[in-house]
Amino acid sequence: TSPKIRVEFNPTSGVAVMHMQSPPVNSLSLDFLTEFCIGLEKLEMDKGCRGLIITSSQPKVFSAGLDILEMYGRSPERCGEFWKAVQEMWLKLYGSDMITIAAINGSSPAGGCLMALTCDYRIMADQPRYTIGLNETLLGIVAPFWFKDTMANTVGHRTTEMALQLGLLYNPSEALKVGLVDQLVPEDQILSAATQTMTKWLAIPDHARQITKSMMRKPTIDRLTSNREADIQNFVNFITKDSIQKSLRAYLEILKKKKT
Ligand code: CO8
Repeated sequence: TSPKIRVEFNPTSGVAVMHMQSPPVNSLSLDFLTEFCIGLEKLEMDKGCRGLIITSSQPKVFSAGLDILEMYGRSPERCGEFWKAVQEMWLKLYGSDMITIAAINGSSPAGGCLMALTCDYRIMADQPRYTIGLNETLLGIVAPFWFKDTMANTVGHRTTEMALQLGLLYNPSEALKVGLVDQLVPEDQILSAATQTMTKWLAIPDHARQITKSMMRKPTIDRLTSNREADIQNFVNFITKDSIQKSLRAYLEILKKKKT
C-alpha cells in the first residue's frame, strides 16, 4: 500500500512539513495512525528538526477524523487496539517538543479538529465551505475527556460546553472568532503563511519555549497517561454497545446518501 504520510524535511530551516495523503478524506484508521506516529517519532528524535507543519494533500479535507469503519462492527480487541493508537497520536502531538503548526486546508471534523487543536498554532484556509469542530454528538457518540480538555484549553469552558453539546461545526470566520483557529488566509497562501509564522516561533530559544509548553500542557497530558487503560476500557464498552453501533450505522447511511 502507498504511504499515507509524506514528510518533507528542510535541514537548513529545521522545519518539516507532513502531508497527509490517505484518500479520500485522510480518515484516521489504525494503519494511518501507526504510520503517522512512526513519522512523528522520527522527527521528534531528530535534534535538527525544530518545527513541524501538518497539512493535507487531499482536496477540500484536512482530516475527516477517526475512521468510522474502525468503530463499526469490530471486535472489542480491535477497538481497544485502535483506541490505544488514537491516544498515542494525541499524546505525541500534544506533548511534542517541536513547534507544531496546523495548516488546515480543508474541513476538519472531530478527530481532525483534535489533531489541529494539539498544535501550537492553527491557520485555516478562508473557504466558507470548510468546517471545523468537535461534532461527536451528531454521531450519537461522546467526545472523551481529553478531547474536551484540549478544546477547553484553547477556546475556554463556555465555548467548549456549548460546542460539544451541539456538535458545532464552525466555518472559518466563526472558528476564528471563538479562537478555534488563530488566522485565516486564502487557501493558496496557507503554506507560506505557516512558514512565516514558524519563523517567528523559531526565534525563541527552544529550551525556554519547550519548558513553557510543557508547563501549560502537562496537567492535561497527565490526566490521560494516568488513566490510559481505563480510558480504553471505557471506549470499548461504549462503542460496542448495540445502541451506539446503531447510531454509527445511521450516520454512515447519511454520509452515503448526501452524495445523491
Ligand atoms: N470515516 C470513514 N469514512 C469516511 C469518514 C470517516 N470519518 N468521513 C468520510 N468518509 C467516507 C465517506 O463515507 C465517503 O465514502 P464513499 O466514497 O464510500 O461513499 C468518502 O469518505 C468521501 O466522503 P464524502 O463524499 O462525504 O466527501 P466530502 O469531500 O463531500 O466531505 C467530509 C468530506 C466533510 C470530511 C465528510 O466526509 C464528513 O463530514 N465526514 C464525516 C466526518 C465525521 O463526522 N467524522 C467523525 C468521526 S468520529 C471522531 O473523529 C471522534 C470520535 C471520538 C470517539 C468517542 C467515542 C467514545
